[in-house]
Amino acid sequence: ASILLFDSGIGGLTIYKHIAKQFPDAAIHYLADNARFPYGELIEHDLTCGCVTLIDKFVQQQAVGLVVVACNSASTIALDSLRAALTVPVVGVVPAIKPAAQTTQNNVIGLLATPGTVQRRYTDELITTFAADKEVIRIGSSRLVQLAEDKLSGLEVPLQSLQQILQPFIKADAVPDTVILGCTHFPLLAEELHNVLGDRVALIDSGAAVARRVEHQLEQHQINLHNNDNNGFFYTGSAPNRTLLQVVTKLGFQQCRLFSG
Ligand code: DGN
Repeated sequence: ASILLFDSGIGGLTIYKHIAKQFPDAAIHYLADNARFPYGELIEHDLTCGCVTLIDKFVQQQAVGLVVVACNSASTIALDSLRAALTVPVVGVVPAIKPAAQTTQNNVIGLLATPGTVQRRYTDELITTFAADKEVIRIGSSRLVQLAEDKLSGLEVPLQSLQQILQPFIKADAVPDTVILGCTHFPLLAEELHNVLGDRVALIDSGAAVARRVEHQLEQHQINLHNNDNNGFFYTGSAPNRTLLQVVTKLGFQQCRLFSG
């Protein structure tokens, strides 16, 4: 069997890196649902139905043994529906509120995610459960998602745009000392974020925790992974440009193909 990771766009590649490091020989496919980019802007019902239809088709065609929803915007709303519809285990990626609450020294946390993720009930519940005694400043930005996409396609990331997006953190009475990267695209901008927010801010993502969860699920369900001799980067909608194709090849994908369902 293989592992499937999916996101709208290339953000889930940051999760792929963690999983590929832990399982260097494993068959791992990636599906970039570019046709419905950005997930962070979709109506919840459309997002959920679209994911279920797309992933169900992919799983049936490609002998997938485990699915990773490598997207916070989708995981915070569609996990239950995906689990109900699919016969294979599903691992989600959600904002790392708990580790951030354990990290912060000044009790001010920044949550950087998509407009969808910052306003989900799921996110509210995570904050109530793990960070009720902290101040959490939320920024939901699709522009930041686009900047991460642009970076992997070889474009400059304008620092000014970043400064503008991050104003609520910079201008806050108490500036967050810990920022949750609650969108899988954002670790791609870690360097730029440090440039704007300072070297000392702790950037927390969910990658390592997700890789551990995948390992646990594979064991529990006794899933045997195929070898990585034909790992595929699949996409819906627009194809990756040359620069992105190089990135994808370097990450170990041997084929890049349109997935038409
Ligand atoms: N990478 C997705 C997430 O983690 O929420 C956002 C994708 C998007 O909005 N295009």
